[in-house]
Amino acid sequence: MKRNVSACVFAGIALNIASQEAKRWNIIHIMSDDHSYQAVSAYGHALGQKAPTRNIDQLAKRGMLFRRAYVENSLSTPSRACLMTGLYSHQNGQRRLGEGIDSTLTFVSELLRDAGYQTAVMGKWHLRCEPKGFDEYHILQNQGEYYKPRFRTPRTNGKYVPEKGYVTELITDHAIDFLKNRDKNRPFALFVHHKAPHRNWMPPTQYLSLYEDTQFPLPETFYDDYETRGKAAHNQEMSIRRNMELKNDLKTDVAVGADNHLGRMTNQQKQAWWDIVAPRNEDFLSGHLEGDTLLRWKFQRYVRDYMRCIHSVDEQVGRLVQYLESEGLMENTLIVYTSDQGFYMGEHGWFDKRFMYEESFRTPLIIYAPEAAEGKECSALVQNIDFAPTFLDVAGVEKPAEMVGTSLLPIIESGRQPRGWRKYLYYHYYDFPGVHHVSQHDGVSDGRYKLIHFYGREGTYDELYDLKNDPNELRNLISEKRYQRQKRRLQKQLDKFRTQEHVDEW
Ligand code: SGN
Ligand code: CA
Repeated sequence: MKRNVSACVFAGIALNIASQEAKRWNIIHIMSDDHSYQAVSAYGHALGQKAPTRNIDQLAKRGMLFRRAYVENSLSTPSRACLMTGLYSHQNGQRRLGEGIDSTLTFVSELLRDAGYQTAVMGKWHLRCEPKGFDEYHILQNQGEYYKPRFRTPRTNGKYVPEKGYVTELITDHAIDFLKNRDKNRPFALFVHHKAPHRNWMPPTQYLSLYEDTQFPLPETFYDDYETRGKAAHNQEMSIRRNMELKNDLKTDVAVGADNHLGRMTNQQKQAWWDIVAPRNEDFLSGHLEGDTLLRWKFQRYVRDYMRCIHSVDEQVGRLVQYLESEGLMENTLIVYTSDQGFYMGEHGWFDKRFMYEESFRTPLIIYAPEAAEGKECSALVQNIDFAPTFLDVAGVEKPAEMVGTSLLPIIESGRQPRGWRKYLYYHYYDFPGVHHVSQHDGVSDGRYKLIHFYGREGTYDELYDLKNDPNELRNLISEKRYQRQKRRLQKQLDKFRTQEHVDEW
């Protein structure tokens, strides 16, 4: 399906075509919210094996699984800003969760639309600026709601209007409707951004019983005591033991009649919750669990609800792919499956994300493309700033000079890491003080060694890890003599990242 430049000029639209062999494939970017790679069964982790993601795995079988895909700043809005701009947080302005995005920057959606693509975003938008460069959108209010979620479209006069149903299914409905109504003579770029499985992990009622008899394995680092780490790991507020709330997160109030979780449900949906969840809660409350038994109970309930949400995401991914299949679109569509960051599934005793430690820094990434290497795995260091350049490459649009990300298309096509590929990843987390109380830190990783610099009110110090010998990052090597050379090498790279253009307020 190679098309050359002249074949891409249509309907009087002036195209900014750079490549002589622009793919002009359609683009679908599916991004769930807080989906950890541990919970994608294609990655082979113990957790995923207990709750397979068959449809997402199928994309990996037909496409490419990235083993070392990372974000730059493990939080929703910063990730979405990296996606839209191909720039790091300090360059696009979205450092923290709230305001920040420099909305004068050009978004990839605008460039794709200018190049003749029909563009749409469905689901969580979250950025505090209008969706720019989209012909169509159906966006959730802020974090969005699981049941009867409110959506805003170009036709709702700026208002968010509730829609009956469950969020993951509704987002998929809107994605499929967009595809049905599109102009079939032009390519499309569709961003399908799920709310699930974001906290507080509310599954659809049909899956409330799924996994109830499954015992999910505790991660090896569940009881981490942070012995060799600095203050941030000790002081965080994302511990399952201390910070995961029985009522709000684990919904134990359903049994006693409170319906703050069920407020957006229909009577039928409420009934399903009461029938299934209330008896479980009554058992739990009468058991008066304490200590480690309570902790393990919390872990199981957390992971079960999370995996139920994932099951629904997986099912809806399957539904979307089936639609593409039925329309013959698998031949000319690039499909990305990813998340806006990683997530702790009990590793180090945590939920949430934010830290540069692997489980939140890393994110699942699977890319299916026509004519590309099938069933391959890639361990090149890739990052969420690479999406925008990849999409522009596919569309045959020249990457703006200031965009720091790199197109993944050569990797997808050849199945190999090109010569001269990046050797270092840069990370920077700024959202302090803030929810979950994680100190500011920046750092670099070369995939084997990782240097993290914590700073701010809680003190300034460094940590160093050797991921090959210590994949769980339990031994901070910063003071060990024989690692000083590695430390200096990484420090040099970190300084380079810090002095890049546009770096300020550090
Ligand atoms: C909410 C969540 C936090 C979460 C942030 C950011 N609390 O504040 O647990 O870290 O969102 O998440 S909640 O009780 O309101 O769910 S992000 O994915 O948008 O970055
Ligand atoms: Ca998120």
